[in-house]
Amino acid sequence: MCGRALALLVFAGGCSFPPVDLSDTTCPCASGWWCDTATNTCHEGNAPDGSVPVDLGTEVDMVTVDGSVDASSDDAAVDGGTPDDMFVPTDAPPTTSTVISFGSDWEYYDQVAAPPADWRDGTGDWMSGPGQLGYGDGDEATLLLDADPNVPSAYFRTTVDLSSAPIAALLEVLYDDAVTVWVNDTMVTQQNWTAPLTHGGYVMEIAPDNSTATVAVPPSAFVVGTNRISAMVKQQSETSTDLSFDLRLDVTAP
Ligand SMILES: [Ca+2]
Ligand SMILES: [Ca+2]
Repeated sequence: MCGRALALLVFAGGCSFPPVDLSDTTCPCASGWWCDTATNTCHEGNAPDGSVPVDLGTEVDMVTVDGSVDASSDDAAVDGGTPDDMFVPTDAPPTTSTVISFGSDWEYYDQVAAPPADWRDGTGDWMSGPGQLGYGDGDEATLLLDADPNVPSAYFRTTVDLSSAPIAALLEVLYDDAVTVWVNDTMVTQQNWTAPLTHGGYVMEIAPDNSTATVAVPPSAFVVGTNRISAMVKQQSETSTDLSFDLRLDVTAP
């Protein structure tokens, strides 16, 4: 005798059933079905707004408001969770934009005397020029002061306006000999940095010419609106022949 629960199976003895109609069964729904949260019932095919169930395995997962696939347990298609997690496939997928390119303009400070302690908050009162900034290698677009002895620290800052909150950001910095970078008031990376964050003092080790580092920046470091991107570069000694800085920033936003 063949039970209804085995409806999809065909037995060697010739007993078979047509596929079971799952219409109006309660959520969660099987793959290829969508959950009507208003009635807590399953319906075959796509949701009325055109969203497409995405089958990642044993549950039906939906494209979320940020364009990612919501495979979490609070997926409304699975367990009746938060409805605004689902059925928004018409949103454009996240896009990654280069908001600072290598060769972009930076305000810079390269003088012997230390800058004000709140130098990262200022704007408009420094010299400016495009990357690469520095001296001593012949690859600079903007030449900085090459004093003797070397000025221990050079400073760079710019701003980036964002119209929406990022969900990811990637920073690549070119430096010689050491660099600290901030996004607003968050320090996001230090490379080859073995000195206090003071104007005086050199780092202990030289860096190869035009060293680069790529780091992920926490999205929480950014704000919607104007963001201050700042960097401090240190020399290795009074006599090191070169100093280099440039920076690229990619931001991914919904
Ligand atoms: Ca150097
Ligand atoms: Ca260089």
